[in-house]
Amino acid sequence: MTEIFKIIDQSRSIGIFGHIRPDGDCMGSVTALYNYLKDQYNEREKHIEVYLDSVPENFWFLNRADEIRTDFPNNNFYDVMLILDCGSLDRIGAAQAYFPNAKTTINIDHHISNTKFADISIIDLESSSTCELLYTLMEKDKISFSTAEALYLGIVHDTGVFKHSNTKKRTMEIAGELLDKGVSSSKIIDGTFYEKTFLQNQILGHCLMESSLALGGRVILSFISQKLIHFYKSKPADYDGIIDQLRITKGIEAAILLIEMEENEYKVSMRSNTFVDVSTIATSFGGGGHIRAAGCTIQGPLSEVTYQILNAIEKQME
Ligand SMILES: [Mn+2]
Repeated sequence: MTEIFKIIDQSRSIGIFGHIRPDGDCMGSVTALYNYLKDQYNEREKHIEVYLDSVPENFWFLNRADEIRTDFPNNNFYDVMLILDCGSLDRIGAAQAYFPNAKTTINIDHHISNTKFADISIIDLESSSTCELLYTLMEKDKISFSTAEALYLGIVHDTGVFKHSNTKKRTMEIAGELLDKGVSSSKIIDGTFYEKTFLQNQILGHCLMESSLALGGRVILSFISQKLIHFYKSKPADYDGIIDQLRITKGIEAAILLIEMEENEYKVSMRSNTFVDVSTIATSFGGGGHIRAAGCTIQGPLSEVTYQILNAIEKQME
């Protein structure tokens, strides 16, 4: 048994947390860990709770996804607080209030921007996903079909279906072992990654129509305004995949998607293809992520935010 599972074994109350606006790896890792522990311990032995700020609809099929709590009651106390797929504490949103009261805090993550905020940090930058890292920590014979499905989901999403440069030989081997547990790759890949709602396609189409090139055609930018968000009554999950579609434009080194969260506040998603380190740029604006995929929030008018980001990318291109 690895150290963290020994700590869990000796504890009574366990809280599992992921980042705000959960993606596939966040959702997969918290659900996988929750299933893994629930398969081993009954409620009398351990009180285990799992929280996310929301549960995207395309992940509802995962076993026990319906047990994920989206409310954050006051005064919760945990012997062990497990924080997954988060590079910094502010990423857990409302659950930050529980952090000072937890006896032991454990962070399992793979972001290069990780700030090592927990008592125990298990961070592996070589892992494609938190799910891949989590798999290496688990005892293989205790991984049920439900846990395997959740782990596979996270690996699929963070590797962009095994095609991003973070996909290593080990990633494929682990994915293969999860298939041996009965996971259906087409169900997970088509059902959660490629399938788009009509609304997602409409907004994607809009972003492609409105996109523009910068820095001699090496950067592509697009923008989602509050006006558009209100028009479509859309949520953050409706913008999934847009940045990835921008990134595969021929001749592009970096892609930027700006989402107007409120007046003079933009959520910036960035991707790069070969050499621009978007993690460093995101971190310099208080965000984080990976070398090829990162994000941050910047205050200011659109023209100023765009200028700052393009300026930071241009410096790396010189
Ligand atoms: Mn991740």
